[in-house]
Amino acid sequence: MTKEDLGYDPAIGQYFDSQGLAGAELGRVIQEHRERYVVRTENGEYDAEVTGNLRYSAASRADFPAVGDWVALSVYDQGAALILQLYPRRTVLERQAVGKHGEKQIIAANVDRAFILQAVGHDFNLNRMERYLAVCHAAGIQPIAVLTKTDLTDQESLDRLGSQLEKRVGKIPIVCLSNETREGYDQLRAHLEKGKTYCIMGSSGVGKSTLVNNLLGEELLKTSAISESTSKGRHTTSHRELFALENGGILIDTPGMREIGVAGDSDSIDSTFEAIAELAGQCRFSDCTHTEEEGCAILEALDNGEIDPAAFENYQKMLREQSRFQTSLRERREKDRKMGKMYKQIIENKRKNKF
Ligand SMILES: Nc1nc2c(ncn2[C@@H]2O[C@H](COP(=O)(O)OP(=O)(O)O)[C@@H](O)[C@H]2O)c(=O)[nH]1
Ligand SMILES: [Mg+2]
Ligand SMILES: [Zn+2]
Repeated sequence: MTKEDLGYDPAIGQYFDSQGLAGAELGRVIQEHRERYVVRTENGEYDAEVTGNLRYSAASRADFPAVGDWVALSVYDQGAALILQLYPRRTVLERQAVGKHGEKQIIAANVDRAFILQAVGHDFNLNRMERYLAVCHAAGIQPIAVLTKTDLTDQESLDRLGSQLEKRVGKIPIVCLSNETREGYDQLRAHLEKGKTYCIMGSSGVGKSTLVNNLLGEELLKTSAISESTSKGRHTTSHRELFALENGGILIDTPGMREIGVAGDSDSIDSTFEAIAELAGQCRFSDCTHTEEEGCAILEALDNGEIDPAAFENYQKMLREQSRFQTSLRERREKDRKMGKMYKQIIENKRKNKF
């Protein structure tokens, strides 16, 4: 496998050269597990840890490597290495951990596009789809909606779901596919470009891993044979989260997420609900609550069916949630500041009493 197969671009090498790391081996994080990482380079796979320096200078979790990161390695054993430094991320897909005082969690780094999977049946949920879209918009990543398990329903129901999706999120591409019959695979493959990185997102059980495995097909068998001969053969394919397709595209499989809080500011929500946000800007009063005001463009649009009440409801819900995240983040910072002051005071008093 070449660096290019992993999505390498020359700017990455130039950056590490400029950091005095010209001799380091460059690779991409393909798996993360509690501060232990698997890094893939053109020479094979390595078990890696971060250097003490990187650990101590990290201000938050976000400064640690994530799946998709480009890193400079110091290889000290055949299959083991130290991560010296990260390449500045081009994009960061992240979500807000609900109820955790505004903490963000990185889903993947350096992603170009995201496939958002929902399965026909119980998993199909337009509100949740919009959440994923906002997560992508917050990261500046173009989403593609994928309806899976189409083999489990009839054409009529599928058409109905398709048109519901199109009405709500019609601006983004929609692909319908079955991992059983492989119907729709060509349509999905048409979105794959060599060297670009694709994140596969969606609830648990929607067919993410099956899709990745099918796309890899026999390539996967080849890859695991190679990795066994170059590293110590400890890794099984189930450990990996990032996969390079030989004919283009790097896929990042993600575990199912139950909570998809939208990180970032209200702009990402506004770009998900573009039409609604635009109308909200046309209301007569700038602080319009869109409930009873005269000259409310939203109420008028709801009245004449121009916007979907369900979409509007979801838009407001996400905005409220987002403002709660911001508040709890502010509160936590304020609390940290006060605690810091208190500790300082205690130390100060101790010193005064001593001298
Ligand atoms: N009928 C049907 N079953 C599928 C399809 N895709 C996946 N499955 C099944 O759904 C289950 C979950 O699939 P998996 O790929 O592990 O989902 P993940 O949690 O999103 O990675 C497995 O039993 C798959 O065999 C599909 O397109 N059609
Ligand atoms: Mg899976
Ligand atoms: Zn209004």
